[in-house]
Amino acid sequence: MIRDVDITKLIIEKFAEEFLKNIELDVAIVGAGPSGLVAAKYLAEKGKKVVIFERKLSPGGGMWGGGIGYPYIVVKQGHEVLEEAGIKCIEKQGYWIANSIEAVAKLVATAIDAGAKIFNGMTVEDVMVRDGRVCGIVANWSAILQANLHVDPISIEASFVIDATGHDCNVAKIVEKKYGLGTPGGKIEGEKAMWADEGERKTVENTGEIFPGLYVTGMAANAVYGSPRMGPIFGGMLLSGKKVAEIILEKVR
Ligand code: 48H
Repeated sequence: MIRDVDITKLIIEKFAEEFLKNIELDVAIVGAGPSGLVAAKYLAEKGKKVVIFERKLSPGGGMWGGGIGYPYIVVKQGHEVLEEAGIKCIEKQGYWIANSIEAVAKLVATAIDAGAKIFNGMTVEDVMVRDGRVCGIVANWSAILQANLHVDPISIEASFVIDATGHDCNVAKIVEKKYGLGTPGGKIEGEKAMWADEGERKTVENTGEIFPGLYVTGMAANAVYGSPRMGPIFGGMLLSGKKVAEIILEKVR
């Protein structure tokens, strides 16, 4: 016989067990778009304790819809990251094309299989700062924030925090407002107009630490440094996610 309360108990117990195992992290990644998922995979593969906090229910960020809702993405650089995740790529005229739904599904699967956790439906609304260094994130249920309820959030410690929140660079914005950034201008420059070639190159170049303990990857990196957007070409996102993982791994070796 199925008892309704058994189901309740199993879900609550399992979530509490998993969550409590993950309140002291090596790396907290904010945002489960392509750059956050790739970073999570490479960090978890090396044994780091990594959690992605994603405000929506579904991970994948802006990758699901490909270009104008046609479910295909193009990459010029970084197709090997897709292939390593088992994503089929077709080469054409010096570009690689992949199905965006397959790409998201397999990036999520490989990050999880590598040992990363994804806590979905959670919005990061603040950071923890001690001695001038970001040392954790502060999160709340997205549903609570959407309902505009006055409910206080909870804190999770992390040795490194990655802002992978895409165009909005939400974590960088919080730190900029409260402390200023550690970038040359000390502030968010804002994303510039579409230019695929420059945008792709800059995404990787801009990836790195923007305040002690806080790293930026993906579209957020271009928003912080005032570099162009690039439309539905995703190689920069993949290589940026890989680069931020490598930078952090180098620091904790
Ligand atoms: C928890 C949050 C919060 C928060 C946001 O937008 P994304 O896909 O980000 P990237 O940088 O990995 O990829 C960018 C790419 O998808 C894209 O938009 C491109 C290439 N655009 C080019 C162009 O010209 O337009 O994912 C970011 C994720 C999303 O899932 C958000 O829901 C999530 O971050 N997020 N999660 N707490 N405060 N803010």
